[in-house]
Amino acid sequence: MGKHTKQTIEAVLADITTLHVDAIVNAANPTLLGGGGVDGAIHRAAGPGLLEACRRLGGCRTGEAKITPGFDLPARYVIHTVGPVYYSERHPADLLADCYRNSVEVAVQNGVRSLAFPAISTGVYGYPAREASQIAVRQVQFSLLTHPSLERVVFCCIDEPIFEIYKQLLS
Ligand code: AR6
Repeated sequence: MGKHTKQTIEAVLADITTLHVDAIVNAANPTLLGGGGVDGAIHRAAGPGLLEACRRLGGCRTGEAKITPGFDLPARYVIHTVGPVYYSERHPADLLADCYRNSVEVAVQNGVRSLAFPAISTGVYGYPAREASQIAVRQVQFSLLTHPSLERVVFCCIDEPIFEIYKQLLS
């Protein structure tokens, strides 16, 4: 109604590929050509159109974000971001915050009102879950202040321990 739209941030325990949101974020690698973990799950669920669209993006630097359609997913878009490899980056916290900030920017530029994130970098890339979740929550809370059109952000966890961390941080 007025200009003060209600915004929500929540944690859910789910497979991100099943979520009915405008966009889901993929924790990709710089090639954007697929991989394991959440990246593999998203490519499997979206179908071969996603890989074709990703090929045209020409890769992605750590901390940046690029968008494609969601193809066979319930989500209209996939926003691909590349998290830091925890042990090989000098400033992993800054790069992880960049992932969340840039994903929100790209989402809002494309009219996204509901957005779901996986716990970027906390799998193969080795980022400690608690530290990563704190950065994620803090950056999203901050980004929402300047992006009132984004109504709902979901932190989607497939593992119970990370889900508990997010719930605690958001309570
Ligand atoms: N839904 C939600 N979360 C998931 C799902 C899912 N379906 N599957 C895994 N997770 P990871 P990274 C969680 O390793 O650390 C890929 O090969 C998982 O439990 O997927 O950023 C890419 O191509 C963990 O908490 O991503 C890159 O090479 C989180 O998602 C590399 O892995 C992230 O784990 C990126 O590594």
